[in-house]
Amino acid sequence: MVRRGRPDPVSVPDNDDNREREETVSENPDVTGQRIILHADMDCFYAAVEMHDHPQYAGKPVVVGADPQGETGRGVVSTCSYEARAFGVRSAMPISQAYRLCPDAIFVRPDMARYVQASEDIMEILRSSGFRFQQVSIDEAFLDVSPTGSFCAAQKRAEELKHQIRTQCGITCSLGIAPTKIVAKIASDFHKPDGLTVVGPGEVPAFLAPLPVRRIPGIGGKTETELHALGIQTIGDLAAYDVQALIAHFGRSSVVLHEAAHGIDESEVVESDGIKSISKETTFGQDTSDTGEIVATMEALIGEVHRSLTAENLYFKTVTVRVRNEEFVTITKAKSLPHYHNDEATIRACAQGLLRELYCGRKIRRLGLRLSGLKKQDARQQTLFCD
Ligand code: TTP
Ligand code: MG
Repeated sequence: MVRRGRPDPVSVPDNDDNREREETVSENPDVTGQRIILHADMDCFYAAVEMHDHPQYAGKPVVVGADPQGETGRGVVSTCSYEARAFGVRSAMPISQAYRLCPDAIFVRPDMARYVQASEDIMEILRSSGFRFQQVSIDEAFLDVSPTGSFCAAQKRAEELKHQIRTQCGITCSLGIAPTKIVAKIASDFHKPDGLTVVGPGEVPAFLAPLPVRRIPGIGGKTETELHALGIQTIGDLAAYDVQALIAHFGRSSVVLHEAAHGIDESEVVESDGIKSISKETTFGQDTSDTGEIVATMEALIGEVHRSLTAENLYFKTVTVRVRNEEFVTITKAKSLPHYHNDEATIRACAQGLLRELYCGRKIRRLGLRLSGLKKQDARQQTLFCD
């Protein structure tokens, strides 16, 4: 089977990466009818770009994020090199904790313009491969490599793409090849860094079964804890769990979770020729009126939409917050700004203001954030444009 070969929302995934696009899905060109999907994810992306640009950092613990200011800095780790991960440093960890774990690391402030440029160069290699292409974040994309005709041929093509990215962009990536998008994504994360994992159609159950449930994209710490409480440790445990019992515990959205555990995912790789909006939503594991949890969840959504916005090199004008309460009543409120923006602080100010206006003390089931009124800006252009 395998040759060589994580966002943390608080809840069950229900296809939260909802960037609305003008989509065209063509007929699957694979004559055998067998879908072969490739997922590519760059290794420690921001840190890898820093190590490429500063060869003196190579092989050292590099932490990209806020200024640690000794041990007193506020803010979090964006990412870190695998050398820093050996000390326990992780994305989203407080920078002060990262400093305590690895005071000798090289701490670097993020240079988003540079990462967007590197992302564009990498995505161009993948886009021009000739396969149907879908970028899903600043450092990951799917290709529908069904036209290669076999998993063996797809693996060969994947090796070539890895080589091209390494030689042209100077960074490594990990690739997964599988019959569905979800399994390809889990496979790309299987052997990191610099991995290539191929999971053939008959190998999906054996590949997934021993993996911890956390490996399913979208399962965060809270859902993981609740699954553990039900005795579900591995993806195999989840696949074998009675789906009705799962629904009773987590609600209907857990059907997606159960299907993921079986490797079922019929979604296609969709080309896009224009993003109309970027939206992210989270369903809470349990309906909640805990303002701390609600604000923290909104903060996670802000970070996610901002990363997508940056990855696509877009500016926005409208922010919309969507709240679905425990009675399944959904209310939305939007704010349109006079000028285009692309910074996280503006998203935060709008989103928090809208959330304050919408929140009436009722328990919340689902929270969403959407950016629209989008406009493209050249990554190399530095000035902010107005209407
Ligand atoms: P990831 O692909 O999740 O992480 P990574 O590429 O750094 O590491 P891995 O080898 O495990 O794939 O995210 C891509 C980039 O997004 C990452 O380099 C920095 C940014 N990011 C944040 O800013 N904050 C976060 O919490 C996460 C998870 C990522
Ligand atoms: Mg990555």
